[in-house]
Amino acid sequence: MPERAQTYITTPIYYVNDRPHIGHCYTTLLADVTARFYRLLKGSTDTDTGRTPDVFFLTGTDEHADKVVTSAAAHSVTPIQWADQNAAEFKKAFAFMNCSNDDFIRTTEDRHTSKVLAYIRELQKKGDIYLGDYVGWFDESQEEYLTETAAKEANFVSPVTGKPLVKKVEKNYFFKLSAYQDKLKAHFDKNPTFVLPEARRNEVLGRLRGGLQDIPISRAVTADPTSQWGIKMPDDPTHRIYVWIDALFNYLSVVDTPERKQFWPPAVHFIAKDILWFHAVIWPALLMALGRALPATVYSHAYWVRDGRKMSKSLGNFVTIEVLKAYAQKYSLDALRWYLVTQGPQGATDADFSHAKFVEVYNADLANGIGNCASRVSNMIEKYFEGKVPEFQSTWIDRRWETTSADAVPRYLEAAQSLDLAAAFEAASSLIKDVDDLISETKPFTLAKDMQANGQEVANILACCAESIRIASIMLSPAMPQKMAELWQAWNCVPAPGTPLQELCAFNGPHAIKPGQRIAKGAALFMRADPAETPPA
Ligand code: ME8
Repeated sequence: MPERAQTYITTPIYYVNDRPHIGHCYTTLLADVTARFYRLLKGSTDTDTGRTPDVFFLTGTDEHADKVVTSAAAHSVTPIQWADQNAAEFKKAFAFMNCSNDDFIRTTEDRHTSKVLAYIRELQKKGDIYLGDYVGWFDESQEEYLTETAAKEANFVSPVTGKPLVKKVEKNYFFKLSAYQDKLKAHFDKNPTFVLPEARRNEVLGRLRGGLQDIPISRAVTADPTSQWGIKMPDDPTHRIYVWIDALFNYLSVVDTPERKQFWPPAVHFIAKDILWFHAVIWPALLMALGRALPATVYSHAYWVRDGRKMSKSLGNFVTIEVLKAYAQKYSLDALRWYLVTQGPQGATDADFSHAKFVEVYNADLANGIGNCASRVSNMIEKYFEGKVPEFQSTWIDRRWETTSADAVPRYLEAAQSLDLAAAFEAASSLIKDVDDLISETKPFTLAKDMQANGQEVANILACCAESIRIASIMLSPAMPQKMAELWQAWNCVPAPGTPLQELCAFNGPHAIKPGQRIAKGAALFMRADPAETPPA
């Protein structure tokens, strides 16, 4: 992502017709890990709140959809009661996932609705909105309008949910999307990372070549109570603003204030492939019409699936919050975060949520990886040096680092800044492997049999291991903040708030472990899991 003083990171705002599941938690987690990485990179933590003034991470809920009204009625409550109830569920789910969002927007809040009206008025003034007739198709499950061609291609069922499309003949206000075709194309050409991953960018470019039609941005208000839910068009109470237009504006409305305006434009909008067109085409065109800067990147990940099948209500195969909680309870929340971030559908390929894979990754990366490595090193420091970092030879450990591990930090930075989180954590994990290799190669436990002769060498080896683990732990912390904080406590190396990542990750630098520093053995960070055990539920 381009280097800017401020970094603004968003997730989709989720529909409140139902409760959150793994998909919602996953996208918000990607945003959380990215936000934590940027806070660390910039090192400008505000000590009172633990929040940096340079990173702003937003999530929230999209509340004016028709399905909120239907769902509320089915539960004998009003739409706002239903929205309140489910928005609270989303807040709880993200708190459980330890997501560090700086704000949570609900589209029923005045601070949002008043801004939406102002944006629509502005578009009207600029001549980008007109009243016209819509004849086409509507996907009620996705709240999405489809052209005749797109509907035909999809066999007149929703491409996302498979539900039949509904034919619509309506009077609507339209946004002149067609006027932005060339500008959008030029923007894509000039900004190769505007849509990521590459496969998704090509998909949008392909559709863009097919031409753009103007889109409805309002829906009629009738006697049907469903049609009365939403923000009314300015000066025309017979129309309400189409829920997608209302929703997209959340990214702008929340930071369009004197205190937050420096965050605009967003560094990244994290979304999944289902809502790519809205974010990659409609949203940037609206922003162009408003004369606002465009987000740097729209990152559209693939889907979590289960046993190779799409998760859906009808199949009843969602990985629910309850399942996620059971995993967190058994293996720790950070282990769950690690599995989701490193094995999830971040690229263009769907990922299967699999218990066997979870246990395999947990044992390999965590129990036998960082966990075991930290235990081995602290145990030896305890045994041979009474739990204190021994006097070591800087030149020895520097040479070892330079020859085996020095590329890990730059690889991590490059991957994280390109939003390839799995690759970033792979670079961090490679340091753990380097430590294991150093121990297998030099066998400090054998050398320690004759401390008189080999004491200095054992000291060098263990200091090098401890310092490498410290650096790995900093890099792993955006994914596993709690476990890494536990390690820092035990090792007396809690990073001073406000220290930038590169400084913290300087090997044998100002924040390095020091001779005499107490390194407590502590409990194992991750207990080994038995692959034969049944999945937690
Ligand atoms: O579309 N795998 O809300 P929504 C991974 N309100 N991620 C998934 C997923 C899965 N199986 N299922 C859902 C909306 N998601 C609109 C958005 S934004 C201005 C308005 C995640 O509740 C993923 O982020 O249907 C996807 O884009 C989002 O949930 C859709 O959430």
